[in-house]
Amino acid sequence: SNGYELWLNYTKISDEATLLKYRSTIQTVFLEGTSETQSVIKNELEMGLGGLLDTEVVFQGFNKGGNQLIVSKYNDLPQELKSSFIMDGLSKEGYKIKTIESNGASFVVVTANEDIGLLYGTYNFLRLLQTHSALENVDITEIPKVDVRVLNHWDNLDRTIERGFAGFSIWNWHTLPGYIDQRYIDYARANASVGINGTVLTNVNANALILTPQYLEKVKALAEVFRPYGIKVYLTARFSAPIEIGGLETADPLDADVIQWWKDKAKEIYTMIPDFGGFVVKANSEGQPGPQNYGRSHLDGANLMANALEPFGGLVIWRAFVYSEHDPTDRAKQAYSEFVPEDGKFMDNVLLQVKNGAIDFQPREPFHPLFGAMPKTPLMMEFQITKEYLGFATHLVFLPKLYEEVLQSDTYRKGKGSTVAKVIDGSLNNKKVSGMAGVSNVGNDINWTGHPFGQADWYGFGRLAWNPYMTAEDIADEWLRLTFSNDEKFVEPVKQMMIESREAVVNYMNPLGLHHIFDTGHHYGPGPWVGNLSRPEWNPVYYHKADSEGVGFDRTKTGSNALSQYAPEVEKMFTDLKTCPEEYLLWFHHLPWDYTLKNGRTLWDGLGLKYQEGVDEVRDMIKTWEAMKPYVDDARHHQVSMLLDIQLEEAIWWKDACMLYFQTFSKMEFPREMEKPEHTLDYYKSLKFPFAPGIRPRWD
Ligand code: BDP
Repeated sequence: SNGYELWLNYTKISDEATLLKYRSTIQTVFLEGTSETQSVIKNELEMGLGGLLDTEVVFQGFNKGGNQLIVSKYNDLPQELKSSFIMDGLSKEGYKIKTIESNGASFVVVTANEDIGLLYGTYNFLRLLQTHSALENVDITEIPKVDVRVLNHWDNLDRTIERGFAGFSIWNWHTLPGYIDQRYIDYARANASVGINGTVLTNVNANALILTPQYLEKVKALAEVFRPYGIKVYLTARFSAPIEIGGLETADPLDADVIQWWKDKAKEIYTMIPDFGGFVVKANSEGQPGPQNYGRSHLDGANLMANALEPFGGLVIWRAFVYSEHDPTDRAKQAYSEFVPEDGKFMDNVLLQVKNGAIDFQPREPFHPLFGAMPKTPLMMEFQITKEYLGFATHLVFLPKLYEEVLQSDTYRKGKGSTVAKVIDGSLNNKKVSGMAGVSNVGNDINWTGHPFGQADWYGFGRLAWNPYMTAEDIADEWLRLTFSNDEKFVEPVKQMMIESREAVVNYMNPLGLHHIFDTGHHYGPGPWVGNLSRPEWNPVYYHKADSEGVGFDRTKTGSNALSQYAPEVEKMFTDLKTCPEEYLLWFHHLPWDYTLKNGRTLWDGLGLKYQEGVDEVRDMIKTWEAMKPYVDDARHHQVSMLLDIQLEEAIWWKDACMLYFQTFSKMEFPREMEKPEHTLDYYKSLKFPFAPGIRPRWD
């Protein structure tokens, strides 16, 4: 397989007994609705059942003989089935699937209040078949726990993708609106199948052109494709758009003409796209314009746009990823300092989108201190699905494991059990709206994500946005069965491999709490020695602070005191070396090279051993995958094998480059268990990657 079909893999059920059972349970399908969404459902069932059961799908009136699959809104359900359902609290997007025996026939009923719930239920039903689940006693109720479940595409209008490693943008702005690529439809299917209900089409480093009538026509065409799938479009709004495309002299959020300009723009957009989702804004961050250019605050900026969108039900998703070179202490502290004082002052249609950690999508970061610290403001999670700092689309790293770790972290903001998941789904502080965003890893590569296993990150993000309490293990299990095979001899070892892959990358890139030691600009490969960039907080040396004494960033009271931004329980746990998990050691502490770790080894030895462990883990992954040849098609098996070989080379590269560099400070021998470096430090420093993918357009 070339992987294009993603997890919507409807090849014939391989197990004969299961196949026969399914055929007898689903002799016909009752589906009478005619809305656009119901036509989409019908198509999906034709493809899904047609493929999985390898039969013609017969649509038929209710109970005309035989067992039947029923797909119907609750209001339209045949009377005798209605009494089996209580629909209270199911909300607009929820659904139920239930097996009902009646007069000798069996019905599997998918029902919901609205069409979109039916579509989600249909995908879940197909998933049951794809994973060979029993249909006899199904009784499922699903309600999404998070309202806004969106992908963020960092796609530029020229089709390059910032931090994109799977080809160019799937949005072909040039041929839109006239030409509707089949990809747009399949993209919508994939998203709807995991419950994603929004897509931000454009890069957060925004281009104002997208808000011109010419481009809005194109956006409208995409919105029309996505509408039946329950997917709203959002756009990034460049703060200076009133100047760049509006001909105004200022973008000051308190200027009357600017206020009017955004109101008119909102009206124009909603006239074309009545269900437009809203704006995502990156302001006053990394060179982007914003309210602070006019001496105003983020609050002024966010409310300016919220005010314009409010009459139409639109949202402003304001990003908290802000930091400036003028703050000398610690980049990790800046978002908290900027936004916490504004809690409770944003309009109701503003969400603050916060990255999972306070720095930037590192292989491991402690959770962002903003989570739980703004009880009156809806905080939206921003995860990165694309692997900017995790080996691009070359490394196999199962990200839901990282997402799970963040979501299950305890903020202690309302006592023990105040997890980040509860902040995000709004339950900790009774938020009116909640959201989760994932920076997309999708491009126009034939399999969408470059690495075949990158699809699992897209899939897993969607599943967690629907239900942030799901485990990474369950997600891996589902995805493997949907994508490859239900054979336990395949699922178990590969699931294990996926789960362990996250720790492997931490070990071979950033062990023991090291962070941001990536090479300049592209973030491909190690660059702990980099110290010549114009802004201090862009330099790896700023983050590891290695010197002859030791290594690590002191964020306790004796250092930047970033720890004071957490709840007292968390601050204490991370501050005390006895309770600080070693995974976060150098994130919060600057420690001597001969500091004794829990296993009795020195910090220096421990570092080397962790790097080695990471390398060894990749070797194990290679072994596991080799043994899976009988269960995977040759094309994908070979693809993953080649990628794993590169991953191993790069893991070794990380180990060698970092250990040689840190040795210039520690002046200690490598631990004997560590394989010796293959080259000199100068060699690693000399490596250059001029055309590495995903680099941002230059704005500095
Ligand atoms: C960093 C990326 C940069 C993004 C920025 C952001 O390096 O390309 O523009 O985050 O999220 O991770 O705004």
